[in-house]
Amino acid sequence: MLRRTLAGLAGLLGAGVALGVAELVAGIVGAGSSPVVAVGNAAIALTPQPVKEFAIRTFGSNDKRALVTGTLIVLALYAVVVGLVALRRRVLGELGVVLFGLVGIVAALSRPSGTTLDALPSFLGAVVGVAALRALVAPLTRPSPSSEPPAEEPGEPGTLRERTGLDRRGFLVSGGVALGAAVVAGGGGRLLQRRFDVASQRSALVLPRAASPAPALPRAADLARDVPGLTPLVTANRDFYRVDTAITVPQIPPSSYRLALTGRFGRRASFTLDDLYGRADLVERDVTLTCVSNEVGGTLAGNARWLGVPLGAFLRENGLGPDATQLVCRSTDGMTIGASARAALDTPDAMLAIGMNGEPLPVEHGFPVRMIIPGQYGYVSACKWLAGIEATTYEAYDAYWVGQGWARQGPIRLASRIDTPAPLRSFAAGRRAIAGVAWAQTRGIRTVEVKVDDGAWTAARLAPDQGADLWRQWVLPYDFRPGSHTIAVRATAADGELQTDRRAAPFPAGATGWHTVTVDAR
Ligand SMILES: Nc1nc2c(c(=O)[nH]1)N[C@H]1C(S)=C(S)[C@@H](COP(=O)(O)O)O[C@H]1N2
Ligand SMILES: [Mo]
Repeated sequence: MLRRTLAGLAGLLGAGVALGVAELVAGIVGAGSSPVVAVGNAAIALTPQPVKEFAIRTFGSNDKRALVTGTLIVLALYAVVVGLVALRRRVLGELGVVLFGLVGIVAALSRPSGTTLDALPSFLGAVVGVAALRALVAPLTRPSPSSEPPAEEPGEPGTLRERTGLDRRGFLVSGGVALGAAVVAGGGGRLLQRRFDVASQRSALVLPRAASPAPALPRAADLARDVPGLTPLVTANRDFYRVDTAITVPQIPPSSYRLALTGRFGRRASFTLDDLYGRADLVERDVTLTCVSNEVGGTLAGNARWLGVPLGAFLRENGLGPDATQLVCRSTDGMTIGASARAALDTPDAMLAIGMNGEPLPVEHGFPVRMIIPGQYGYVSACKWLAGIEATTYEAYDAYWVGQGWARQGPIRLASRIDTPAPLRSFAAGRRAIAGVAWAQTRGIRTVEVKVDDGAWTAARLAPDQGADLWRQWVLPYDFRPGSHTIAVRATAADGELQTDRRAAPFPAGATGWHTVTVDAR
């Protein structure tokens, strides 16, 4: 029993050494080549759509952390098995380590920007891992009995111990060395990988001024100042929801940034970040971005003040062909997002965004350049870490999410949400604000109505209109009698569309239905 426990531990320590060495090499070669990252990214690419949706629903913006944790748990179990196998058949156990190294190599090489050099961390990790496993298992299978008294292991049959000895001190020494090596190499590798971060270069950038700035938001514009629990009008960058498939966020040094135009443009062109920062026609606009995966009442929506190059003008000046229907936007992490050429050309405040709430785009939100098209869900417009735009047709190419079954066209659906009171909340009976947000980007919100139990639909007070592209806060004070109550909300867009009560799931074209919450007044 003890021998087997130690063998499992040997497997774990061997894997630790292998991963530590791989991280160290990745710290020299490039962060994306780390096997944990590469395997995690490959896992995302191979994950079936329903599981992805489940992950976004369950873990939200933490889905990546959950994935890395899951990967490490699977790896730990695998490592224990490798250790146990190595106890019986050393070569088989070592093959297990080699197999794991191969998985890391294949994953690193299949990255969109992968080079042969990216195989090095997994390769060297596997080589050192095999040696470590050998050194760790050896003390467990010494041919001669060791010095320890048999009485310490009453459960173990004596015959086995006579065949192979257990050198505890030897295991302790090699185990300690392995643990130290894993921690030092892994920690050092992580530190070295920070060299590739662009955080400091980003904060050294000075955002240019907008030729067309957004108007200052008056204090009274934000109802959340007076209504606790209501979503603020502007979402702080650190609070902005995040949806992408990148385990480690792409790090693009500003000096090496290029935006390439290909396909049906009048000319093939390439732009540097200075080209974009230096333009005289920069605009600043408040736009609410929402995700097609957002459930009714969900929080995958955020409102920011974006600064960028007007997209329509930029596309026209580069001779976007009249027969192009789709813009395939490519990011450096290999994502493809298929935007409607019509929407890109004709939506007034569409832009190539370089700034978010007065800062250069945060690295998680697409630094240095992303696309924003008001009224289009993020998966068909908001490409982060934008590296290229190919003008083509919908027939010619299915972008990533469309390949996963999502709709080609993704106009944001009219929606309203109750922020307060929160679902299942219990509070003292009496007067209390019901409040939330509603959005219908490019059209704007005309009315929001609230219904409690079987009462009549009652119009809520709307926050002052700040433009059709951002969400609108609403509030309705209500006298709650003691008991359980169900609150429903529905919005009407400025063009007269009444929000439908027909329930639809987010897949494949966005959720619909009224948001309702049940609360308890005491
Ligand atoms: N490169 C890249 N861009 C991307 C995505 C992605 O996975 N990769 N996800 C899109 C989706 S589905 C949404 S909703 C928005 C989210 O933008 P945010 O993370 O800044 O909120 O980014 C879009 N742009
Ligand atoms: Mo999304």
